[in-house]
Amino acid sequence: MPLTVDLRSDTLTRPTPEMRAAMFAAELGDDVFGEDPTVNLLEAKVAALLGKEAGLFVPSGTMANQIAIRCTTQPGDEVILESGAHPFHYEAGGAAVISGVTLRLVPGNRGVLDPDMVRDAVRPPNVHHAPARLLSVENTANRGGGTVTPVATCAALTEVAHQAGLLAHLDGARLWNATVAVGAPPSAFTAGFDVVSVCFSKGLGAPVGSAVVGSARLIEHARRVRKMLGGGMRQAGVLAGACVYALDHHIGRLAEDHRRARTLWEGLTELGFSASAPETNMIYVEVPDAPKLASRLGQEGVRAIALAWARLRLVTHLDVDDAQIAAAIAAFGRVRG
Ligand code: TLP
Repeated sequence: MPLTVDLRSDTLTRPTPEMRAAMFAAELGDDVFGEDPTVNLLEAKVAALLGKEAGLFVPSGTMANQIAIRCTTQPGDEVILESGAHPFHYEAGGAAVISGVTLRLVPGNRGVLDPDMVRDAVRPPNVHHAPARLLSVENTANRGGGTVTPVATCAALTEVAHQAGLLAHLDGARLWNATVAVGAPPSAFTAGFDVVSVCFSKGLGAPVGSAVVGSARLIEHARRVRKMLGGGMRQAGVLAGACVYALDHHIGRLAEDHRRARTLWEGLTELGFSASAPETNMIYVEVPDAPKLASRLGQEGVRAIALAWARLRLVTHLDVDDAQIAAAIAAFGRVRG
């Protein structure tokens, strides 16, 4: 029986024994009363790491993004984002329902926005237009291929947004991968952004949890929106304990995921598959029929997602080791012919 290798997403990781021990030992209280010491610790820690005044623990990256949009817009406003952005593709239309905003998509280069194109996308005030109010940037860009928007481009994008009177949001679900890939601290990426979402439940390996960070005022508002959405959790420290552990122990090791993605890509390229070189932990294989390839690979013990008809996504993570990468390459070799 070949090894099973699950490359569908880095959300699939299960907490390590050490992380489970941290969860077990976490001090708890009622977080809706603001009395969970572990949640309070996590919120302070993530805010400091990202160079912002305050943070808010939320159940998911989707809720983090939706809260960020809700706190920075009014119904009828327009949000500018890259055409592969998560809130457009994968948040069940939440921005329309929760915030009443329209989304204006700007194509990027492998998910990376060009500041000049963003400037051009902001239309002058006119009675016909939904006023652009927010720029949302995803780093790393999931559908872009796990690509990094460099620190200087982040600064240029937020400058363009602010000059045009927009606020700037960073969807940093995988910001940790970007920081490890380029060796810059998270705060270098986040400096110009007014509000940032990050996830602990992707590459960092926590079972649940994301955060919104920003000014103390914005986070006060965000706390009310979280409550409205039903995201006020009680003894949430049992989850936040995993996230604190993840921040302390699992950021540096993302370099291993990136190295394995590279090894996998090299193996696939040698087999004749077409894919761009990974910048972080994702590979998108370009194939004529991605669902068919996913199903063939499944029979060989390798799980991958067809994120489009012609694109198969492979993601490395904490629960994938070197032997599994070798097994995955061997499986691709078997399904090739
Ligand atoms: N992305 C998931 C799926 O929803 C596609 C994945 O497997 O990659 N921002 C970005 C950039 C994301 O990739 C995701 C999750 C989220 C936000 C939402 O996070 P969750 O799943 O915690 O709501």
